[in-house]
Amino acid sequence: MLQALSGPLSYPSTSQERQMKKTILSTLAATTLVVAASAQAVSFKKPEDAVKYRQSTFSVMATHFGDIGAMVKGDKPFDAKVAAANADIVATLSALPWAAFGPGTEGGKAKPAIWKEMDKVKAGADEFQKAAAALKTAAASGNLDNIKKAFAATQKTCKSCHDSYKDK
Ligand code: ASC
Repeated sequence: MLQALSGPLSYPSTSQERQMKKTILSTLAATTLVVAASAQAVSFKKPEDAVKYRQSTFSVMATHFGDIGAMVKGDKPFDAKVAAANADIVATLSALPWAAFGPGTEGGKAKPAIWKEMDKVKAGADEFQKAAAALKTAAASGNLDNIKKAFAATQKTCKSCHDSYKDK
């Protein structure tokens, strides 16, 4: 079998081997497509759809993040279950908006610098996702002090990107 795969300079000697090589190569190609598709879980018909999508996901995150914020600040009573449910949603949604900043989707309050500094944006998005995952862990523990720290750390990652890349 390895012989059948050993590259363009090998000549499969039987039709059975040629068939095997074809099968293996087409399986590899299919695997590559699935991996590519899972890295880009969403696609858009129009740039405006991408803008709407990212704004919507940020908006839902802000609502649930803000609810934790209200508890952290003492504006509403702390309810560990509600905080955990909110943090769970924030952590899940934290993965979503980034695929909607594809080439040619400038718009909304996003500064054009985003498309010139995509590596930095992606790094910031990773920091945010890590912080959101840590907030989820803290909220699951039900310890308000831990939640306060993790909330502040997460908020810092929001702010750092907004300061650089979001119009007021
Ligand atoms: C929030 C929220 C944001 C960030 C940002 C941090 O609670 O909705 O977008 O914190 O204001 O500066």
